[in-house]
Amino acid sequence: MHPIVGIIMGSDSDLPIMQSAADILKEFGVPCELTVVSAHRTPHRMIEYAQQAKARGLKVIIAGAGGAAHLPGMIASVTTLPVIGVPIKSSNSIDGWDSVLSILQMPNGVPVGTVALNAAKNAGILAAEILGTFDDAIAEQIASYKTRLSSEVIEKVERLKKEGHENKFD
Ligand code: RP5
Repeated sequence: MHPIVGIIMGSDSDLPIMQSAADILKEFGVPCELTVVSAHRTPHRMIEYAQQAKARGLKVIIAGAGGAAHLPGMIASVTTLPVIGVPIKSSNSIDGWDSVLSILQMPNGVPVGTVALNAAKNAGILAAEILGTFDDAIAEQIASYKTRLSSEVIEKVERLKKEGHENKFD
């Protein structure tokens, strides 16, 4: 199936984090592509990727980078597609804050929807939620995912009760 979400990252060293975005999208049945696009090392490739993304059929772009993380913002500056940024605590990062702030603090007019540090899974879920606004099959996948999340919590509540922890709420 033709990819409708583009997952890009500044380096292959980001892959252990960014893989979670691809995994959750696969679970939801959302076709995606994944590659390395570096803002600083391959600036022309970055511009080309952003320029071609919409015409290639992508609907949402997830971009992850660490350190001086310019990739998500620069992609957003070129494309009209929604861009979700994933700050990554990389080897060149100062506690991840550099990446968080680089991706989060975009100037007015050029938004990047930024998820938490290393939260590529949430980026995948958010991308699916955007697609779910016009694709009922994807929306149903997300609904059942959220039902599963809720059941897991209720199971934990029951376990704590069984273990004798007092709870006057239920
Ligand atoms: C960033 O620099 C990349 O997104 C990565 O998080 C970080 C380190 O890259 P490598 O030196 O491991 O290639 O641009």
